[in-house]
Amino acid sequence: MINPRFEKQAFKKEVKNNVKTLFRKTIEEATPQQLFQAVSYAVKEAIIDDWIATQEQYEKDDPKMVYYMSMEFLMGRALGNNLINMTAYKEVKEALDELGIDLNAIEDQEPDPALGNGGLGRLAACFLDSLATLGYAAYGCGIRYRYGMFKQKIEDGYQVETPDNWLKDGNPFELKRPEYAKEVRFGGNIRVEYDEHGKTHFVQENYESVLAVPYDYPIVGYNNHIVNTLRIWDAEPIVDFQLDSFDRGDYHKAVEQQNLAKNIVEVLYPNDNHYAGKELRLKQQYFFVSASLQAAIAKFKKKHTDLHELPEKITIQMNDTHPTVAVAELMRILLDEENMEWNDAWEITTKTCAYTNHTIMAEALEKWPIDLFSKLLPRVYQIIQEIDRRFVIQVREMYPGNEEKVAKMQILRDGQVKMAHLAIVAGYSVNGVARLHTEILKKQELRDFYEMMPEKFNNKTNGITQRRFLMHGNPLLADWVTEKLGTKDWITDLPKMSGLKKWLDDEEALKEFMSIKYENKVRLAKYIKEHNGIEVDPTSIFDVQVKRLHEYKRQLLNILHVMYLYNQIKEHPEKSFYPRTFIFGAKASAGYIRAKQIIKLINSVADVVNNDRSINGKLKVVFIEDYRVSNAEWIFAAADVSEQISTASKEASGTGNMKFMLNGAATLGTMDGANVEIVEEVGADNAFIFGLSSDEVINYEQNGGYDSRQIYNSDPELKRVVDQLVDGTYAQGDTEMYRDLYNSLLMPQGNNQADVYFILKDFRSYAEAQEKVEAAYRDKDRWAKMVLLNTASCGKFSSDRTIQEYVDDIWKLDKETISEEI
Ligand code: 26V
Repeated sequence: MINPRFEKQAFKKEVKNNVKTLFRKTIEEATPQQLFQAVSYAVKEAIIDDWIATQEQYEKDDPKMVYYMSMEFLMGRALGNNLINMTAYKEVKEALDELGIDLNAIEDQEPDPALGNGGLGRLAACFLDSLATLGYAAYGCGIRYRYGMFKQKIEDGYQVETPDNWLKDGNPFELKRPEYAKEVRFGGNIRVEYDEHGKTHFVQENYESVLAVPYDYPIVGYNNHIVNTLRIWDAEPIVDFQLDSFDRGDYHKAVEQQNLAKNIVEVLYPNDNHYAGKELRLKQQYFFVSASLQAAIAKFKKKHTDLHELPEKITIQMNDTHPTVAVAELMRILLDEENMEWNDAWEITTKTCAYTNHTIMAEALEKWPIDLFSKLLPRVYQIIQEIDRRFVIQVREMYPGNEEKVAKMQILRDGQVKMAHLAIVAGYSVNGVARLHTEILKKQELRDFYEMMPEKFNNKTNGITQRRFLMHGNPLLADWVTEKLGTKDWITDLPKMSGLKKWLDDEEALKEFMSIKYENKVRLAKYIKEHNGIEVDPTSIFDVQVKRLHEYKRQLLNILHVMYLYNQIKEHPEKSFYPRTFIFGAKASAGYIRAKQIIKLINSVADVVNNDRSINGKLKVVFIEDYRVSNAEWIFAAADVSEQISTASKEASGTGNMKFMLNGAATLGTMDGANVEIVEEVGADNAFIFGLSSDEVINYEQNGGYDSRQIYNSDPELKRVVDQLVDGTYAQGDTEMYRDLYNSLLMPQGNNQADVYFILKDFRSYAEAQEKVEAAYRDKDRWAKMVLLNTASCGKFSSDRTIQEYVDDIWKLDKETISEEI
């Protein structure tokens, strides 16, 4: 049944009315941005009804709920997605057409809420979509950064960052909830008091504090009237600056509180996989964790009196170690505010908190200097000391005389607070994000913890939402899939896609599938022309690597191979070469110099190659500026080849790999992260796998024995490519511009061998896999089958499956339903 609010006449009226009351304009007079606002408010009206109904139902049923705590939620645009999930996209599109408004153009007016860096933040967003769709009560808890991920401009081939002022026109979908504001305290000292019963109390004095004010975002489930909440916190000064403290002469304090509030939520740290130990970052962490927990406990207490029942009603999932201070903050609330005994508080906490690990990269591990930590969070620090003291006793009991174990496992050690250790000791579940990743955690990185508490460890292979990454991003293919399957079930049951296998030998169906791909390539080619001014040929192979820029992801391997192909084409113009377009998209963390050099190199190679008329357009290189969720949707839809080429063992899972597969691209990748499981699903013949295995990489890392120079000296074509980094070919004669990249491949790196990421080692095997890609693509029939089989085999990689596993194995939530009528 269609929601009456989306009935055409009613919806049109509402939009007209919104334009009038919001902007005192007619539809014709309104700017596209104003139309976006007017349409969004009309959609929000409809959402609010379901939102209220859902929350009332939860109130009544009192289901167990998950608080998904995350520093990042990379939501992407809301309007189109909300319409899809309310099953109103087509109706609204038609209604707007009648008003002379193009829905796509309106959608394009929405700023892309980019409150996340990459994989971890986007995963959180997919999870919220799946939780609502499956009917589980869930809160996302995070920060309302004033500035999200920076916008990327490319100037003269270099990345330039500009601020992302995503809130400047206001946000139609958010709802400020000042009535749920909470105070969060920092610093000061702890005074010990004894009450008349001789009980000890810890009182924080001389602290600074801010007011955490929540903004709620609706998370619309697919076609089920469920609307969950993403709650992100803004900070405001506690005392009103002018009226209060100023009058009392406490000017200085007022200014400080004002600054504290402003600074805390000012900006998302744009580092991905790199820990920097910044005090402000710890403030952000404690700020949203404390506010979220206070709210969660207050909500629990509205219905329950006995806090021992907390683990039956709520569970807290910590998205990486970033919110791990939750463990100690929950202890603090139970001990100091609820006057519980340590053992009771500990039992509750350790039945409530669970931890997900997202990386084995050592440089991402959070280890806060004790000095900094204890000054900022004095009471929380005391509690961690006690957790650590008790844990050490346990370790000694289990491994008598083994002080080496203690040293390796302690939470407080070497002047640092080791957040992963805290998360594992206090969490009832520890999970990795793909099978291989979890195995590496158990065997290598977290081995001591696994041996001591194996029951906590489990795997939850990541997933993605097909609602955004197929229905919204690729409507042509989505409609085709529905037609071929004869049902829309796949929208909430992705394994149904396997039904497409029956069309594998149907020539007509294969042709349709490939012509949809072609249409999507034309759409992307237009985008590239508009945004980059580069002409690309939609009949060429679209070979795509889009993800954050990081050495371990090896964009450098990709571009070195492009340089190699260019040499080949120049040297053997007679050899046939299937035209290729290499497409890159990647943001580099602002301070990550080498990553930025790689971006510059890609753009320099693009310059040379794209302007060399002698190669007849056989090779094109495109760097798509400002890669983000909104353009990602189009990029996945248009890809033929999905580059997933991380050094084996380094990419915990990857989720882009799954989005490409869903949209009918073939994986060219290493046996890393979830690639392993993708190959398992689609079959080794339908993917292009190359390179060292994770065991081989780990073996080299532990035992040495890899010498990149030997490879460099024994492979003249590869040597030539590497030398071109320093012979000026791509730097207008400048031999120094890429010297550091050259050195990274050939000179020892700190305590490590050269070429830490095994780029030269894997180069030949990569080039051979690329030749196989070309051969496969030339065989139109074979290629069509292969990529259709990829789409048909992606069932496992829905975040619906991932979430159901979290629910079954970790969270144990109750399923909710909302009745139809509104
Ligand atoms: C770490 C840090 C360290 C401190 C500074 C800021 C910051 C920001 C983000 C991170 C997280 C890096 C971990 C991460 O994003 N991992 C990715 O998680 C994806 C979802 O599980 C997974 O698919 C990717 O393979 C993994 O790299």
